[in-house]
Amino acid sequence: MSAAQAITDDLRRWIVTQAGAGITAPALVEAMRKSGWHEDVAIDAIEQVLRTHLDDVAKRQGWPGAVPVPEPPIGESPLYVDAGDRQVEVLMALATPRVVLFGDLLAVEECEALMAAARPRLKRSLTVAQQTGDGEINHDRTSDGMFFERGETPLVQRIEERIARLVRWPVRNGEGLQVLRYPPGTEYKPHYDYFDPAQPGTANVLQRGGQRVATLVLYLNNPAKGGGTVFPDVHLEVAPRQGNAVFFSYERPHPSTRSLHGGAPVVEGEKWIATKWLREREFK
Ligand code: PD2
Ligand code: ZN
Repeated sequence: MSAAQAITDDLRRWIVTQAGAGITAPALVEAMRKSGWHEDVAIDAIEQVLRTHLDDVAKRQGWPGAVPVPEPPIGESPLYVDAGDRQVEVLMALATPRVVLFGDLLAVEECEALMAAARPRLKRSLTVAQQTGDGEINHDRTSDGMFFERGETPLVQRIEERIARLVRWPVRNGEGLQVLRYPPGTEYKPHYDYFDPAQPGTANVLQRGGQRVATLVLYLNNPAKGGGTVFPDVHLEVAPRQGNAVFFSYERPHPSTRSLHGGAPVVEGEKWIATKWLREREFK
């Protein structure tokens, strides 16, 4: 019998009540195991009931619903994730906001090649205008940038396939890789990467693949001072180290994800990054 068939209303109420009273997940699994449940099925059932319950609570409070998001396979705390053509280090993970720091995702030569290919095409970065959904100059974002088409070069394609394996999300759901260069004194003030559902321009932007659900910021060089990626809600700052990358996801377009983040001012040297934004569906 599948977990979905076995979840009765009584069981649902029991799980929610127990969890609300502070009973831990392992204790719930143990109680269900004793009453004849297979452990794996019990875990699935508890997860499903609590996820649905939390989503109901969130909706009652006026939050947008949660959607599935990319997630790297790091449940058993591996030292490395097999990303197909590269073993990528897992350096740090945080639950809320969901943040995972990867080491050695890109080789030095790949970083250099991306910067060289991007350099002649750099222009002052735009952000999405909230009223219309078009690109506009924004004084909170003072970098220069460019977009590659998805799969534009063999190098870009290889990196996109590596990222897809790493976070278990289809290549086709990714926006084109964006390369940004921040000269000294420039920054990207704290913001959310999802599109604000309350803004009139958002409906337009969502037509190309739905919401953004995760971001990967890849560090292409080593700025001497400053330029970290900051998460102000949790006072986290990630150092921009060449070849490393910070992944974060947001299961609903809402501040409760605590996914507010920014690029701190570069103090000395330049900072170069590549950003990969991931959508709910195919990005066309
Ligand atoms: O440059 C960064 O560290 C940074 C910070 C916040 C990049 C982005 N957001 C982004 O590209 O969305
Ligand atoms: Zn951002």
